[in-house]
Amino acid sequence: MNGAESLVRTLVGGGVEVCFANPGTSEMHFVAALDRVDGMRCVLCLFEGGATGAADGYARMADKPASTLLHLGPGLGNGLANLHNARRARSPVVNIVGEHATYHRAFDAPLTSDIEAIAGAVSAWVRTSPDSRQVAQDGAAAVAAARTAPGQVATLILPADTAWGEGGPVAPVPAAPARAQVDDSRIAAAAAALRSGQPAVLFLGGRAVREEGLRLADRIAAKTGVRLLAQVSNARMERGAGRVPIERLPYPVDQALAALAGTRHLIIVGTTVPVAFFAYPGKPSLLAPADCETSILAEPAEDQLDALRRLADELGADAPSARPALARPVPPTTGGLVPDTIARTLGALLPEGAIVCDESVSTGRTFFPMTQAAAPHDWLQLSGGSIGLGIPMATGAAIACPDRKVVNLQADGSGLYTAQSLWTQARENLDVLTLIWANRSYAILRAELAHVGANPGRKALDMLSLDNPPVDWVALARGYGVEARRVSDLGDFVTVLRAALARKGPFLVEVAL
Ligand SMILES: Cc1ncc(C[n+]2csc(CCOP(=O)(O)OP(=O)(O)O)c2C)c(N)n1
Repeated sequence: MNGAESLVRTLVGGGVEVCFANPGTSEMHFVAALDRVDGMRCVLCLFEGGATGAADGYARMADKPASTLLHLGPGLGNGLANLHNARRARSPVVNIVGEHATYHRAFDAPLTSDIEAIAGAVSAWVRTSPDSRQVAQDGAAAVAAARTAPGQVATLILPADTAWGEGGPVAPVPAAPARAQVDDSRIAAAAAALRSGQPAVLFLGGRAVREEGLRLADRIAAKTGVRLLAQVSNARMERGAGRVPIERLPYPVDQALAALAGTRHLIIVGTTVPVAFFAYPGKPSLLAPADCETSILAEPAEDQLDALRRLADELGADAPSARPALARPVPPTTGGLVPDTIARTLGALLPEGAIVCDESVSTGRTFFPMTQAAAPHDWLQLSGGSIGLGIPMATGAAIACPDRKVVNLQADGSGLYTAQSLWTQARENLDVLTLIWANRSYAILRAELAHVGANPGRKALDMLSLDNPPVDWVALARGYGVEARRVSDLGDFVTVLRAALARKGPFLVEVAL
């Protein structure tokens, strides 16, 4: 057994069952080992950003890491933006990055680069395996690092001779340690703030915005009147009919400031203090009012459900809030094909158990509130602000949950960063419906020009336009092997969406706005 095989066997033994790969010469022994080891599904991605984004989507839904297989520094670099998103989502990911043989590095062959430096930008754990007998142990350590709460990016660099040399024994992956429980003083501080009677917000992210966390938060709100608010971008929210509805802090800085105005106590669970996405001239970076007292009930790595449960017990909050069930929207028949009618249509038609991957950018501003009463579903967002995640994330989510419909709400400009992941959806026959919001522009940046106080001329506006030439998404999807339709009026959109949701397998709808 060579080092590569000892690594693959170690990964599989540690529960890593999927590898999103774009290999090269230095990874050939790893690829060859896949044939000798059962239990690893290997998924070819045509660009490394597709592999890393898929690993993120997979981890969000499977709650465990997949691995990637990337080709030296350039391959890892191509995957960096979506590893950044994975890091921000606190997704566990194990990167396996090939490297020149140890003795070859000194000769500075063309693909030589500082892989550890590139990896360090996004990884909580980086190691270059020193020899083939060590590879299995390093692989086990990488999986353990990735699974360390709240979920981390771990990068194992594999020099070619450590892959082809004689391997050591398969290494057991230690069980992931339980999340740390918070100190009683945090429960007491939060309870005191909530008993003060002053305006308070429970600011939620991480596990606190899944079904159980929201149920506990709702009991606390019913008892104390605290307002529940989720962070702007969430890795995975469990929502829809029968679940606790929650608003998110708005993205635009003025709206975010208004949402928190008057708050005297901000209690944070599973996330960090709210900050503006960007600095804007004359506007603050921190969004909570200056006189607001901020306390942390549970950090992202800590046991948020336990903390919420103990806080609820401390407050005697044992009953859910009385709330009338929200009515599910009906598909609109008038109003034209615009964001609001699209939002209502999604609210009406999203199927039970859908996994929504939301990279809608400006078209999607009303999608979230209008889908609150849709059938129960998961909602995955662009957690790191680095666009080009949607199509890969949907690909990974579909591999994690083959029995659920994945619906990718996709702005066109963002989709073009990683459109070739459609080919992986076709090759793997994944049940993903991609809805492209074809406004043929970087619409959000037009608004940002004004927000930062810039005074755009023709050249600046031209940088934000995608209409010359217009991208033909139907042809593009078909070129990648995915069936597709274009719609340009509301009636067609509703009809095509119904049909697309009823079929299985990859499909794309270009929605001309
Ligand atoms: C990796 C990366 N590059 C560039 C940007 C800057 N950026 C933010 S939004 C945006 C354009 C988004 O356009 P589109 O996806 O079509 O959405 P729309 O604004 O039209 O709704 C760009 C280029 C980014 N966020 N991430």
